Amino acid sequence: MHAHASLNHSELSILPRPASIARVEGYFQLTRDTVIVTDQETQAIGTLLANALAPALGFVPRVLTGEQSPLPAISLGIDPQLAQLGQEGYTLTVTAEQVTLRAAHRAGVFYATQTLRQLLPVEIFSSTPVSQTWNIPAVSIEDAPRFSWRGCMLDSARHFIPTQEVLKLIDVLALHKINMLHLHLTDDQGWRIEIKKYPRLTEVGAYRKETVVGHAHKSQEYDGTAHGGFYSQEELREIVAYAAARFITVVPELDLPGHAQAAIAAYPELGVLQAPVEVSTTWGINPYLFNPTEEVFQFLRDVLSEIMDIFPSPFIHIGGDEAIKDQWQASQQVQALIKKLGLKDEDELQSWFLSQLGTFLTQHNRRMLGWDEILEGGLPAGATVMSWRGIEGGIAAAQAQHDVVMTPNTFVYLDYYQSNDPEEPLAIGGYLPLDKVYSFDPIPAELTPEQARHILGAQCNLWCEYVPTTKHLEYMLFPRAIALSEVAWTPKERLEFSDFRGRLAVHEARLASLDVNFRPVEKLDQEQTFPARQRSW
Ligand code: TNX
Repeated sequence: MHAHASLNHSELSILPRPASIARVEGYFQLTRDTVIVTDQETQAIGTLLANALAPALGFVPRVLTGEQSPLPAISLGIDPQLAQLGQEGYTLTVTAEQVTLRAAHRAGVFYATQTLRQLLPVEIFSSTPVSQTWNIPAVSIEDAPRFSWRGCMLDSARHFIPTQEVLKLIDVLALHKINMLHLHLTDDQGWRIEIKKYPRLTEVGAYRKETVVGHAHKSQEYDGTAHGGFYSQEELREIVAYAAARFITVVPELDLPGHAQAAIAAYPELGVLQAPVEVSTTWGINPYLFNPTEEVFQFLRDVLSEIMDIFPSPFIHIGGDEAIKDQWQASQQVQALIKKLGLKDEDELQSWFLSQLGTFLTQHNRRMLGWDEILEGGLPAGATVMSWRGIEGGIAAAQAQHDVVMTPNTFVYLDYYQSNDPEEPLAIGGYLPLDKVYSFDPIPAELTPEQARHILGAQCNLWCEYVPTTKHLEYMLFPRAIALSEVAWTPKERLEFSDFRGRLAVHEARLASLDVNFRPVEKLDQEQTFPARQRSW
């Protein structure tokens, strides 16, 4: 086999970039005669592949399970010999005679199919028939991810994201080997998850009467239009199953003890003030906190029970962010509790509050995950930290031997502006161009190799205060979420922005065929012509 000296972008534009790939001479020709052969374990993956290829082929390739095929085949199967490639690694070998996808585990075989789709000409993503004969370049690929957590957070709380759009995005994320979908389901502006025991959470909490127009930092104007929506438990089960079939774990977030205004609007007795309040109509940090009482803990345990019933995720996110403590400070009853527990202050009370729920989650074999504020007042035992205010929280947590997911606003907050173009749609602020996302290294230099093992991976977060439509959502996600996927998957020494950019330019045809709204990579060339943004809104 002769490896080509230089790789042709239009032929080999795989995102995220595989750990190793060698082009050899020749092609496998995919025709009407080609069958997909699988073993029992990979049958469902073979069917997904057949269905993904079908629209552009104009026919659905046959899937044969547990049989030798006399015909040219795309062969999927488990090979325990490949255990050294981990839970998600795979090999993909294309020769003129056969296409062979192998991994020690099903996830790896799935990722091999996502790579295979990107080895085919980009037109294979077409939703209408293009040709019945396709060339797949002969290659030898061995690939495995750098990190086990490759995440994306969507904020359904600020603007509701309909189920169909979530399903669409799951397909697009899986194409890029993202394996964690974090859903931010509760906040001041909306409660989006049906809880059978507490129906008012969605009857009342899922709707706000109107929404601030423009940037909340300077606007006093409201749109006078109700906004809302929520996921029924049935819809969430559909999302979870759809994601699981594509090897994505859906991590639910219930934000505590702050960001609680919608819940308190539904049940004022949950709040410190015990007084009515409306679902928030503007953005920012609101003061409404859950009251630290046994009744409220019972409520939260009930809610978490229903959440655990829907989401098999080993991680349950309990928020912990931006809980300004004014209401706890002003409450005699809360102050008496701090005294009684022998705690120093409200930060320690928050740590105690979250620990109660951490214990409950542990009893149910789940792991508590929280934003880096959970470090304040003492990190609850066993908690995993999402570092969002830069990487400092992640460093401190890893040094304390806690697991960490890196999601620093400085590198992966996709609600920030992606260029200085004055025509960019209104965003929360900040400046996060594509190359900045791409330059992120989830392992801080400060950590020893031992501590670095606590960095599970990286995740991009898309907060949706200023993202009212699904088209806009996709525009903010793509291509920056793809840069994140490469940062989290590809070995560090294989990360090169110029190479990424070249592959992305080819990849855009695939995104367009999938009807994904993205910011074109060629626009990067205009960036020097724009003045730097003077203010963030
Ligand atoms: C901070 S990041 C928040 C969110 C906002 C976001 C906007 C985090 C844990 N909390 O509530 O939407 O900033 O960038």
